[in-house]
Amino acid sequence: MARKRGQMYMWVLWCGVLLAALAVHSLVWAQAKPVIKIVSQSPLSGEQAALGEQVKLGAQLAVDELKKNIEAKGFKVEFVPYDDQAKPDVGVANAKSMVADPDVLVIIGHFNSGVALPASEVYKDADLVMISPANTNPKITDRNYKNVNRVCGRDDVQGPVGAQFAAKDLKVKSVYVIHDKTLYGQGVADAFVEEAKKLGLKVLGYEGTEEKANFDPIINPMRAKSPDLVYFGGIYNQGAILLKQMREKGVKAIFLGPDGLDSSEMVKIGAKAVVGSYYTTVAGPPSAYQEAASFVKRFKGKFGKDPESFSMYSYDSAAVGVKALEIAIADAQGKRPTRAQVSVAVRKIKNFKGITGTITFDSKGDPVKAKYFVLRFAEEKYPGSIVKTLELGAPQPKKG
Ligand code: ABU
Repeated sequence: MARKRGQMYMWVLWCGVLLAALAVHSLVWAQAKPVIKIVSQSPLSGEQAALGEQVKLGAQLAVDELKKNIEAKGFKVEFVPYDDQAKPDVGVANAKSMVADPDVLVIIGHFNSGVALPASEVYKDADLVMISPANTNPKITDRNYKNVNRVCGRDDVQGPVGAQFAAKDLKVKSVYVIHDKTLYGQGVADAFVEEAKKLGLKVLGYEGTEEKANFDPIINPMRAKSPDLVYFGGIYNQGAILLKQMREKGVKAIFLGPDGLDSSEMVKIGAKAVVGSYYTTVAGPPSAYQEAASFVKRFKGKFGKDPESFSMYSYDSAAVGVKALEIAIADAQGKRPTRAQVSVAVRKIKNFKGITGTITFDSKGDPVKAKYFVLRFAEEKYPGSIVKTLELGAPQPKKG
């Protein structure tokens, strides 16, 4: 009997403990802070992961350093990196899962314009703001979407900057143009060609290729034409191999390409073949920015590696995102803002002091002024040396 009473007592005690635990859990649950997610989308695997990772890490550093501004208002901020693999279908699938998560309020990305373009159609339908550190194709912002922005320059400026440098500084007379058949690579190559023709340069060849290993069928006709300069519109994973094989086959033409070549991988893959070649970029090396020294130290301290090209622009994109969240939370009287409120808030930001300069967006989502650089690989070392720096506005839409 006494044993039975003891068992009963233990049972009542356990029930009490369980009920108390449930009550504490409910209290904690009721007091849980609303979550706000800032996500990045860029290639984190595959051949373009080197620059995609820089996009991710720049944004991560900014969120880690600046989230206290939002958390002080009663929210919990999370940074979530997505891997779009540089593939449009993967970027779109990721975009759909981001849109389905109501906590996602800001997208930082992408690296590839050809991925950003279709993915941003998904963001647009959900009023979800995208701030790109790296997409340079004009179409990204020429659609006039209220939620799509970038903090970098455009290829309809970058291409002509390259052509003017070729004609006026390098004083070449003929060019041979190769591109990677992507929205970005072909787009920037076409912008280069248009300006080159205006400047009186002879375009001896123009070809698109998705080849990544054997460029003989491209190099043989190129060598036969003996151009002064070869322009490659594309990314380092193809460009470095093309350049290496050009040199192995005795092509002496000057090599020039756009910001897709702005990676230490260009030097790792191209090795001594890169020496003497040029690239334009919309994201200069840290030495080009007054505020970059401390960023480099913090980035290296946190991630144990040097920041490259788009990392600073990604930091600034995420910093703009955090600022927009602060504005939107105020607009929502301290409550979690809607995605539309965050989109509107980005465009309200004026003269934002970033690492890469002062950022104000125009009515299309382009920065009012953007920087463009020409660099030369004087030795087998990344980054190249700055040859030219320009600060230019986005082209206005053509009338008619
Ligand atoms: N602008 C460099 C990254 C490539 C792209 O825009 O597609």
